[in-house]
Amino acid sequence: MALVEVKVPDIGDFKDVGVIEVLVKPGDTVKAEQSLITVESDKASMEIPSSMAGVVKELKVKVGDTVNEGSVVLLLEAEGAAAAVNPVNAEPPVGGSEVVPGASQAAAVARAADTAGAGAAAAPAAGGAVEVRVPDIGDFKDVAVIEVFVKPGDTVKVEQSLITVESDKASMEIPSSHAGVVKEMKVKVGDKINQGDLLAIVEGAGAAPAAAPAPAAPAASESKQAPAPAQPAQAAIKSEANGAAAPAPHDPTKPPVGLPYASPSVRKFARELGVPLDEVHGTGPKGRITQDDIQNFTKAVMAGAARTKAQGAAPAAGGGAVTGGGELNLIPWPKVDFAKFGPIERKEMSRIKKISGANLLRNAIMIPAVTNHDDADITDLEAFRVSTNKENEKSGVKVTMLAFLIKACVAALKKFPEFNSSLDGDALIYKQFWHIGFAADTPNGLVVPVIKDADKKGVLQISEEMGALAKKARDGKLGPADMSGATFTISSLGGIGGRYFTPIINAPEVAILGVCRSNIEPVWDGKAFQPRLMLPLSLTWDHRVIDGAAAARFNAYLAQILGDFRRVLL
Ligand code: CAO
Repeated sequence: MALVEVKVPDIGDFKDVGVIEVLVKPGDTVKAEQSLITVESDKASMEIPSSMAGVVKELKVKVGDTVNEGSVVLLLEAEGAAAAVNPVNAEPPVGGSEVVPGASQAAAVARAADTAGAGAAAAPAAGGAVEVRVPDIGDFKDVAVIEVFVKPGDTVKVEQSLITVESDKASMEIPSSHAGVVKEMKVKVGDKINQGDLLAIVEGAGAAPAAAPAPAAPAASESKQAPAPAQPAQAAIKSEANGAAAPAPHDPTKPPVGLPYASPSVRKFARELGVPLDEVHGTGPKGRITQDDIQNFTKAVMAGAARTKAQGAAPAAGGGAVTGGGELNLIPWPKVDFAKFGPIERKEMSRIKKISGANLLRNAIMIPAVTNHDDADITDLEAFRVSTNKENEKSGVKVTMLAFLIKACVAALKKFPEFNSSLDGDALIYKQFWHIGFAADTPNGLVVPVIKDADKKGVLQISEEMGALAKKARDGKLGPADMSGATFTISSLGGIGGRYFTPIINAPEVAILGVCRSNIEPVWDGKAFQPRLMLPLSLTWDHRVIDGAAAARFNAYLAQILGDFRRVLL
């Protein structure tokens, strides 16, 4: 057994590319052509394969390193290799990828240039339409179509990507050789295609410009399977979904909409396990899905802690898995090319929005929630609040209606303890503490700070704490401890307006109170209509834990307390 250095091969114009994944570790046995690392530039990523089989002795790169052609990736105890240390002159394995730097890459490009145009040529079709065919895609044979970007009626430009195909090592987008209107698509997701196959009929077409000089392109793992593109009409080789070669209709630095951001080998791995990639949360750089993410997803599904969309989204409340039934069978999310209708701007959502969005979606789907609306007469309470604030003007602490609501809710939660509970499988956990969360609107999105032990605090102390927590929230300084442990949540839009709304329960809580702006309304006192200040209440509750009658009683009791706050003392 000889120790050899496996180096980064000729990777074209790629310079100082970052290592974003290391796919092997010392002790691993690798085959020739097995991917060792994934590197990524700002435009494309590619896997660097091993030039020979053997056992990994030592890794010479780690995630975050930058590499160039010739950089040593690892030391390999090669099977049957003659060379002592440096494999640069070693023969590539028979039929293996051309991973050794030098002439092989140039040869690959030259071959592409020789054959360019042959497969890409668009034959005239009836009525001024042309047939757009699969260009020379090198050794790619029977590659699967994994995405179709356009549909009949779409206007396409020359070089605009029409479809993405994928082999086990690379994926590439196939661009249109002609501009015009797509009359007919001849392929669909799942079809297998080869050079020369008919992709689409395009009408009113302008042809691609004449052959341009071959751009230097990534070889690496693709060098064997797919020579680099030699002219615009030829396949835009992308070592990954977000590859570089040809202008695409979408931002090439981002994974195409609907195509998860993962390397071909990770996608293959996911396919083998039947893991739906678009449901996997990527933890790699820029949200890339790694092999570990696939494994963790699989483990979670096997343990019953997660379910795929196809299985139905609804584990039982306390985390117990639902067996059978309940599949959502949703149709796919609509994909609209908004740019077709007017100018657009794409902006990444804030971190808070992404996290809260995922939580809200789960809670909205998994909880059989019902909302009861009611009104509380807060005429006297508001008068008391205003006078309290006048008396306390100098203290700097302003009492808002929300502080009274927190206190009133604690009293109602004590009277109706199931509203302060959580589901645990088939049991209910009744909490003997009353920590009240309140939704706070911040420039970055919604957060829910928590007033701990609200039962032990007075309205003034709650107001003071709420002010401090709301400021912390707006400054983006809330820590996890500030936002955890709530047993019930209040979402108040009273300072903004509105009448009623249906708040989403903050799981694992089982109820949430929504409050809107109070209004003076005519209320019948048995003899005449009186102008009273009425506060709209919206209580959303989990029907697995609470029933409608209890919810109506909770609201009525809450309204009673708010109508006469002395009841809090009872
Ligand atoms: N009816 C009438 N007026 C009300 C009221 C109500 N129910 N609630 C508050 N107000 C008044 C206050 O008295 C105050 O008036 P003044 O300035 O004249 O004194 C004004 O509205 C502003 O109050 P506030 O909103 O600053 O204070 P708050 O204690 O009511 O709320 C906080 C604090 C942090 C909860 C709030 O600022 C906030 O972020 N609310 C939004 C919550 C939210 O987004 N919920 C939706 C979640 S679902 O997406």
